[in-house]
This record gives sequence, C-alpha cells and structure tokens, in this order.
Amino acid sequence: MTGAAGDGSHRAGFVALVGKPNVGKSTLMNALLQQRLSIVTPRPQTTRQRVLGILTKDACQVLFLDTPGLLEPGYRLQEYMLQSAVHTLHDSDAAVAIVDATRFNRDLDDRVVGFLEQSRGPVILAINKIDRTSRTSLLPLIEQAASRFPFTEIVPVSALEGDGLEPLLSAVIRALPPGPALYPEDMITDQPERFFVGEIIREHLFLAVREELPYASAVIVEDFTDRPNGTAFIQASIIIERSSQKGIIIGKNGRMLKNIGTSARKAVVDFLDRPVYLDLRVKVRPSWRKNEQELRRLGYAKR
Ligand SMILES: Nc1nc2c(ncn2[C@@H]2O[C@H](COP(=O)(O)OP(=O)(O)OP(=O)(O)O)[C@@H](O)[C@H]2O)c(=O)[nH]1
Ligand SMILES: [Mg+2]
Repeated sequence: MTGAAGDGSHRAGFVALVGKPNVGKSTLMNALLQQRLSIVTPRPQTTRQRVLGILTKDACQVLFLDTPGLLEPGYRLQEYMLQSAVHTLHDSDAAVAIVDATRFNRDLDDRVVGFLEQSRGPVILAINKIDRTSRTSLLPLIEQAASRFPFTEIVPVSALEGDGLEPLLSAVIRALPPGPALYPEDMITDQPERFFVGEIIREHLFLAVREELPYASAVIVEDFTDRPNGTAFIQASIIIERSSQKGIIIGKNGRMLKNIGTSARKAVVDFLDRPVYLDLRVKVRPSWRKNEQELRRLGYAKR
C-alpha cells in the first residue's frame, strides 16, 4: 500500500490530456512521467489512440490519459480519433486542457470550450510552449483563458524544457478525488509492449516521410516473439493506401525502408531493454483510413 493511504489522504484518478493537434499533449505526458512513452513528432495528428501513463507517488496515483488532438474529422480514422479523445474526457476524473501559447486563439476556440464543458471533473489549463513566448505576453492570455472557461487553475509550462511542471503536477493532484491506488506502483501503463513497438515504428516512419504519406500510413505488428536467446523477434508491416506510395517508402535500392528500420529498431531496443530483431515490410491496403474493417484490424476500433 502506498504512503499516506492509511489516513485517508491518498488521492487517485484518471486525468485526460486534451487539446488541438500538435499542442504538446504527448510531450507533456512524457515529461510528467519522466519517461518516453507516447510518441512525439513535429506533425499534427501523431497520436491516434489514448495512451495511459501511470505516475505513482507516496500520496497519490495519477493516471494520465494522452489523447488524439481535437480535430475536425474528414474521414473514418479521424472520426475514431476525435471520439477517442472525447470519450476519454467524459470518462476521466479531471482534465488538463493544453494550448500552444503561440497559437492561443486557434487552440482555445469555441469548439474546444464546447468539449471542455462536457468534462465530468475540474479542468486545468496548461499554456504550453512558453519557451517560444515572452513572459509579458502570458498575463493577457491567462486573463482571456479565465474569461472563456472556468478553469480551476491556469499554469504556464514548457513541456519541452521542463518548465512549470511542478506547479502543474500540484494542480493536477489537487484536482484528484480521494482514493487508493488503482494500479500496482511499478506499473507505467496498461497497454502491451506490442502496442508501443508499433507506435515507435510509426514515429520513425512519420519522421522519415513527407506531406500526405504519414497520414496515409499505419503500422501493424504481425509477430512479436521472445526467443530463448533473449532476443525479441518482431515482424511488422507498414500499411499504405496506394501502390505508388510503396516505392517512396521502400526508396531507392530499399534505402528509405532500411533507414526507418534501423532507427526504429534502436528505439525499440531502448524501450524493451533487450536485443531486437526487426523485420519490416510494406503492404498496400486501399483506402484503409476510410474502411471500418481495416481500421478495426489496425486497432482503431470504435466502442
Ligand atoms: N518549443 C516547444 N515545442 C514543444 C513543446 N512541447 C511540445 N513541443 C513540440 O511540439 C510538437 C508536437 O508535440 P506533441 O507532443 O507530439 O504534440 P501533441 O499535442 O501530442 O500532438 P498530436 O498527437 O499530433 O495531437 C513536437 O515537435 C514537440 O517537440 C514546448 O514546450 N516547447
Ligand atoms: Mg500526441
């Protein structure tokens, strides 16, 4: 049993991290957990599913839920992403809404406020990326934010530089309901290694390709077997929509696919902390983003 639970002061609960695409939700969760769990890229719409990150301290357990950005869906995958974010917000005990300080008006628009109004619990505002603004520009943003929504607290942060994280975490803990820890204290997430391996490969794919291609691609882990010699044998496929995209991902003399495989494998080794054999292939699934059955097969299943 953790810490101060005996005297009834222990707190625990689910905290949704929500906001427009690219505001830094995943970077913030990783910074709060001090662990690289959720994938991060410079592109909007990187996160496609909710990711649980568990932070256990003596007097509390915070169950952070990273979510996809609150986008305007144009196709089925995006509908799934929005639904996943909105459901997570509805199901959580508290929420941290995140905005990019340099894009404040875009990030705290009426639509976002409308979603926040559906939150079950208190909502804290994290004004992120303050490393890219001046201190003097923050005060007017805080005043505007307070006039748009009854945030319980407003905290300026830089998830990238680790600035403001302590005050934010204190605000989150104050927003949690009393209760015992819900997960064992050494647990960091409830999602399987296999899920994160697919995500890490997708991260390296997103970093390597341009324009529409990241949005037209997905990764599926076909086989994940721990061999008796201690090596994780992983076979994964990059799914794309058209055969014309296949050539781009494979690259001249197979170089692009090889580079993605090499960098992804290194990151998977860091994550799993054991040797990894990675076999990476490319498969075409026409219009998978719009096809319910394909989406389900890729793990993007609606509830
Ligand atoms: N300068 C600066 N950049 C940041 C900060 N936080 C995040 N970023 C960058 O913003 C980009 C998006 O970060 P993510 O954490 O992937 O953002 P997200 O909100 O999870 O994005 P989606 O999953 O696509 O909705 C990355 O290039 C991050 O490095 C910050 O505090 N300062
Ligand atoms: Mg994200």
